Amino acid sequence: MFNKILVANRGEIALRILRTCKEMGIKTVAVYSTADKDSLHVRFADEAVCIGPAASADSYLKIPNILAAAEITNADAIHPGYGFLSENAKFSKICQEHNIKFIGATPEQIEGMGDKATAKATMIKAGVPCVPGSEGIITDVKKALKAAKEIGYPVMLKATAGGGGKGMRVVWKEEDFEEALTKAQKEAGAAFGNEGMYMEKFIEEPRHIEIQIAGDQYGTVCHLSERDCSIQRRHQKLVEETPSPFMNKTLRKKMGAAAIKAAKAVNYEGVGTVEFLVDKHKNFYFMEMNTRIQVEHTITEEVIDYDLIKEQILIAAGEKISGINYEPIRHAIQCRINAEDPWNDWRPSPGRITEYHEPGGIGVRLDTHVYAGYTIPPYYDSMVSKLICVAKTREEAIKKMERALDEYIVEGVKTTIPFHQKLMKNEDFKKGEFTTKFLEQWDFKA
Ligand code: MV4
Repeated sequence: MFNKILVANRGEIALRILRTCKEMGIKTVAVYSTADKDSLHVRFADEAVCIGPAASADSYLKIPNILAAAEITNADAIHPGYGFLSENAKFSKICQEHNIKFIGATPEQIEGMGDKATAKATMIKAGVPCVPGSEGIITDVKKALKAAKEIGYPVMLKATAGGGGKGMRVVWKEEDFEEALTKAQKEAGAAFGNEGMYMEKFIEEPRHIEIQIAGDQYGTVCHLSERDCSIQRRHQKLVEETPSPFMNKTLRKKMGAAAIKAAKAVNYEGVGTVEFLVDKHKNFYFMEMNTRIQVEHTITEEVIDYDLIKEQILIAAGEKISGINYEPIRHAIQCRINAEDPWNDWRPSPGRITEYHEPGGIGVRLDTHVYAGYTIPPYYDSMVSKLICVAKTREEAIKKMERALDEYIVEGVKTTIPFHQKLMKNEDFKKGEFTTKFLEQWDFKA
């Protein structure tokens, strides 16, 4: 087992990782930017090293600084959390070369999944269902036009270097195809330094359902709970829940098996997530694979009594996993509480939290790094906490969430709490009837 883990992250996830390390008897090192010197992850770590000024590029993304912090503190592993360096192949490789265990995917896996056309080709070869489309990168406009006609409009152009909603464009009719392709290639070139585009049939109003998987160093892979993340705004998830209200036993079995196939195709080791688009007929298609712990891992933990960070650490240290697939017996919902004003176009609202009271009680979990008097810096993402409610049924979980949101007091900054309060009362949400289009279609200010 590791002696000391350096946590290369900030905010709630840094604290979340430190907590598990402490319970496992592993020593911890926090890193922080000057803007985060008063953050709880700094206070609760055994050691803390300042790695630079506020800007992420000069601190949390600065590989030499993080590596230096690991070397001077003698850390034998690095946990990257989510975002920042968590899916950086170069960082994973440099850790390897320095004999520091990167608690995440190998450089090869990160690169293989990071290039979306390559990832898709790998999945097709492995027999994972994918959206019908071009075979790899579009190189010939005439051939692409012919393929688009065969697939049928609308089609979607996707940048191979994109992902997470970046570098996508829908083409509704043949006349628009060439111009859209040229523009999309230029945009992708400017944004990612890679013009490569591929094409897919455009799936209208899909659900976003992802499957948590875990794989060990000996080839055992299992699927844990699925998560419905369809409630999003501009590719930022706002609410996640498990099980998905759209799921049934047969579909879970099929999607679980597909997710395991996907992981095995890349010899996946660690915890990861396979994202699928699901259409109204319950057809599902591979979208992306995330080789990191995700923000919404919490709801899976709550329904299966499982510490996913502990599992990551155990797998990285060479332990075997049980390989048992998941069957739901509980329901968990997570609301992301951001320092944003939902009534004012979701404008960020950093600043000092003047008054603070956390909800509690049975089935309520709050993951956060903030406290009364804490100042939310303007340099990073605006998530301040994750409120998770778990109960036997979906109805009870929603009721519990309403109750917990009512108890939650955050003064001094605007938050998304009132938005979530309204959502929990929405009839379509309560019925479980929503797609990724839900937020665009719902006039929540009315
Ligand atoms: C799609 C799609 C429709 N058809 N692909 C968005 C994130 C990126 N991973 C892929 N995305 C989409 N790919 C085809 N062929 C619609 C989306 C999409 C979406 C997907 C999941 C959650 C929210 C979304 C919002 C807009 C578009």
